[in-house]
Amino acid sequence: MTDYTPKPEHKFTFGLWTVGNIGRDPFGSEVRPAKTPVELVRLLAEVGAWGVNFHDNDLVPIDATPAERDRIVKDFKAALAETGLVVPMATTNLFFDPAFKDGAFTANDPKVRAYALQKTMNAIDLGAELGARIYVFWGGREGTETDASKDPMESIKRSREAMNFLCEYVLDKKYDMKFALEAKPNEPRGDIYNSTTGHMLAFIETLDHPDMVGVNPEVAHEHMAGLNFVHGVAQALDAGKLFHIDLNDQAFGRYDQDFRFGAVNLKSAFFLVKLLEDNGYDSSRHFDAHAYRTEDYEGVKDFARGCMRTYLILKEKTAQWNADKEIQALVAEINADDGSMSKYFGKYSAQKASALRTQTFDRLALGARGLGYERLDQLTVDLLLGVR
Ligand code: GLT
Ligand code: MN
Ligand code: MN
Repeated sequence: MTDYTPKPEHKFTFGLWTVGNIGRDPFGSEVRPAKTPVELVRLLAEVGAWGVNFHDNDLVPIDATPAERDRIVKDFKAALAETGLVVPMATTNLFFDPAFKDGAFTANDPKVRAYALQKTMNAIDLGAELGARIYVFWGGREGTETDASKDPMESIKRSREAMNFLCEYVLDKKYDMKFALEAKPNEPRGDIYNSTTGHMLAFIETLDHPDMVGVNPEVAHEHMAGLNFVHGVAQALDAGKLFHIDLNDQAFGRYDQDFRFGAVNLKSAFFLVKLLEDNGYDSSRHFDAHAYRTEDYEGVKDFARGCMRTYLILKEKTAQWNADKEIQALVAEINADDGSMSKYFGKYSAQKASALRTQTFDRLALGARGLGYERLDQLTVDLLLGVR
């Protein structure tokens, strides 16, 4: 039995908006009294988190005066110093205020687009002041209900221009900061642009500074789109673009549920943790989720502790899976290679192509062979259920 105590090296983080979620939804009011950022930092320290992330307005209200801002930031810094929590990531709220009802960087009104840039520059300054090195962009309002309202080509150009402008801003200010773009297919807009991590990866390559920009995939958002999250994250890792990750859980086909990590689909959570751990992912493990609306603050702590505990249990299960003799024998069998085909792989050459053309294959035998994946999957299930 391993120790499942969260430690700084696990890089577990929560947004102020996650443990600070007061349970409002479209059908009901808040069920928990709001806590101040300082109280939330203390709560996160109590449950053993390493870091805290925030939107500009989670910390500083949108209508705060400069003096109020300075006082709030001072108190927040004192809470960080007192608890030892760090701020690895920050972001801008470009979705709550009515000014952003038609989007921020893609709004049709140029005044809204300019205001969004100004608000983001200020929020980047705030993030940099508190030590954030990852800056997340989640464009919840960047989309449409009707495509009569916005030209999608124009929206792509506006998004690109905004990212290019803000990359230059960070370079100009000499901040040590990278951007991570977070996709979501819908909600709150009817349809959101760049709706999946794959769309984001393609979009990034069209920017002026693609090296500065990666992705922040979220479990719930890819599952809303009916996709295999593990595959999307693997693609981001392969591209060197997994700058950050939002861990939570979600039943397929639902609204954005933002449940505790592992609360719905333990098997896919396992393969996600396995992917991250096997490939040396070293950035924040950010839980972008919140407690059920049924909970008080004791339940919120149970929720936060549960996210980290499940991650650490699945990390242990990964080590167990990788060391399991029967599982590994099957994996070796599946991947058996006598080297006889190696001459055809790798870089193309005309010689290789003509040699390959003369090779004969026993197609029927290839198709007839059973692969043993049923056994492998059941061994995985046994292992996850704790009977191995
Ligand atoms: C909002 C959204 C999240 C994003 C946050 C960052 S805001 O809570 O649902 O998925 O990561 O802007
Ligand atoms: Mn998120
Ligand atoms: Mn979400």
